[in-house]
Amino acid sequence: MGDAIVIPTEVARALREARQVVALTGAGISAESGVPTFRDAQTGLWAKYDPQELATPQSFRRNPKLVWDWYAWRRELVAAAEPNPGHFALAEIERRVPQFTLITQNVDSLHQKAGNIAVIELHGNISRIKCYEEDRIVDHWQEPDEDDHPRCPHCGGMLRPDVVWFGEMLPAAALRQAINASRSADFFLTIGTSGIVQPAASLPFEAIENRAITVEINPSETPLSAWMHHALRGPSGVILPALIAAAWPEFIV
Ligand code: BV8
Repeated sequence: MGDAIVIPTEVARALREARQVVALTGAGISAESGVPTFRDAQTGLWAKYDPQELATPQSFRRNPKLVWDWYAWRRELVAAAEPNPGHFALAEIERRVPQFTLITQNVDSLHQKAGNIAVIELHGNISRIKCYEEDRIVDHWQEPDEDDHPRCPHCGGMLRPDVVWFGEMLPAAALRQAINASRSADFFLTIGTSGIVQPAASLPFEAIENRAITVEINPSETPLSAWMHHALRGPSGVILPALIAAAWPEFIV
């Protein structure tokens, strides 16, 4: 049996009394669903590639098939993944607090699958496909023969995943909503993110500016840790259900 998780009383009370709760999630919250985190060593065929290298417009232009196949592999992984207790706990928190906003860097739809409604996808969604030329969503396309690239049915341009690559701007409305929510939060959770990628990694500081109680949930230290009021060290799939039980002891899972 692992060590018992201890949730500090002041954290449980702060969540129970919070009016505007914001959670920023990263790849770590999906790790217990079997989706490799962004900086975990990639497995199998993709072990020799650095995700940061592949998730760029330059890589796509240089080798569209390699990038398309990497996303096709990840889409299959994500399609087979189920939300874990950490995702379900965030859906429960949304139902229990007056106002809840979930800001995710993840592209795997697992928060929506777990039942969260107010989800802001900062980096897009791997299951949505768009035309590289026209930048518009494409619902159906012909699977190409082996060495061709899937083409837009409207203009014949190359298709790509509707995710934000390094060097690309985030969707303006999503980023604005995320900043506004973080600025008005009184309780801010950062969960399963290495706190490296900008501008997502700056959102906790908007909450700190607004004197929110800030809590990091991550098995490891990150560049955000020193700025957080509290750090709950452990996997989010264990910590988040324990946090709910501590905040609402009358609520039996
Ligand atoms: C932009 C979609 C304007 C694609 C992704 C300012 C300063 C420095 C650099 C920049 C800056 N502004 C812009 C940049 C450049 C760049 C950037 O931030 N670079 C970094 C590397 C320094 N940012 C951009 O390009 C952004 N665009 O700002 O445009 C601009 C452009 C150029 C120059 C200036 C301005 C676009 C960023 C979006 C990139 N797209 N994803 C795809 O998925 O393929 S980001 C990618 O990283 C994923 O979305 C991922 O979610 C995200 C962040 O990683 P994490 O989620 O944190 O995951 P990671 O693996 O790193 O960490 C996992 C964590 O989980 C770990 O801490 C681990 O301990 C923990 N964990 C593990 N298990 C568990 C767990 N936690 C809890 N429970 C567990 N069980």
